[in-house]
Amino acid sequence: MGHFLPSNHSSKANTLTMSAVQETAFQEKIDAELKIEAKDWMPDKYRLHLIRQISQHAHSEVIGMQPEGNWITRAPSLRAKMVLIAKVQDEAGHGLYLYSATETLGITRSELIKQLQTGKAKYSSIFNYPTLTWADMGAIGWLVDGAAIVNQQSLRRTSYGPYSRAMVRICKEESFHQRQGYEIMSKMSNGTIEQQEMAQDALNRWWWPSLMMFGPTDSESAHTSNAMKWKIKRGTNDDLRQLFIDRTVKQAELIGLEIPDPDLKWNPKTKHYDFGEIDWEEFWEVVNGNGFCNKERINNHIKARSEGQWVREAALAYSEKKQNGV
Ligand code: FAQ
Repeated sequence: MGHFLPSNHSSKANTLTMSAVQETAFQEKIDAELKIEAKDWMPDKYRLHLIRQISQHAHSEVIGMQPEGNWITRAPSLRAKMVLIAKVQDEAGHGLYLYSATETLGITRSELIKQLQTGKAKYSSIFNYPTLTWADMGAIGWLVDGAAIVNQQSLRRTSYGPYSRAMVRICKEESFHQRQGYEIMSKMSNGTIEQQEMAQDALNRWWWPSLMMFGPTDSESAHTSNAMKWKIKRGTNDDLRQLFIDRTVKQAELIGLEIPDPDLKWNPKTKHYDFGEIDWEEFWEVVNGNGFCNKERINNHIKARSEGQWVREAALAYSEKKQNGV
């Protein structure tokens, strides 16, 4: 009867055919704009791609609390302090939704944190720049949250269900952040000469790093091709960057600030703004750990996590007690 059992060769072939069938069905589902959910079959490459992108997004939200956290104690009024605290707290919440979405893909939170702290996982380059004046709180809300919204609005339609749903909620909160930043900039640019100069100086320092948030140009972007095929990303780095520029130039004009780019010019043919060359050398230096604040940001994270260890232990002990009915 042994000859009825499949040989090693044909069982390998069967497995290959099976995964090819699954992969075709998976791609058809994506092409039909259906969401992939945590328990659905997915190719390993898709799962790993998502773990990389969503966890880096989560790390960015959490590390992104530091530059603004730096100004909570120095906010110029009680109202400004309350708004800033609420915003920074929102970023922590965004990090939590995104870590939870990543965990649905079969990786633990502690592994993700380890990847961040050992430099294996990246976070957005933008958070490695220092916040020197109160106007930087305006520039971050207006430009950094503004850029994040352009990117995240497109990610609401991402193919992975848990990521897409997190994006819907995050976008609502980010639009409040963008408005609080624009309000600060608008107040300062209508204020004293000194305040106007501070607002312009903040725009000068944050403009180019904000454009870098969208990642390398499409021709240099290693992950865009798979990300677009799997509808993880719904817009390319260059397309989203252009959308952000087109929107923001008009906002700057409205409050009398000047975008620090002599090559910025409306192009009536393309109906977009042409803009100058981004300093890609600076971008890669920052991404690879050599920005102004990279070391400080990670050291702060390591310190805060170690100092908060007792809180996590206490929360776990409390939840175990409750589960045991004590
Ligand atoms: N910084 O092939 P691509 C926020 C890396 S949320 C650092 O183009 P991909 C809210 C990239 O990871 C801001 N690294 O990659 C807030 C890859 O490295 P890897 C975060 C960057 O994934 C506001 C390599 O370069 N938002 O700000 C950057 O297709 C205020 C090759 O690049 C998200 O994460 C960069 N700027 O496209 C919080 C959105 N760009 O992984 C607090 C979701 C690229 O191979 C205060 N993510 N790299 O080692 C995405 O949309 C994409 O991941 C991109 C990059 C567009 C960021």
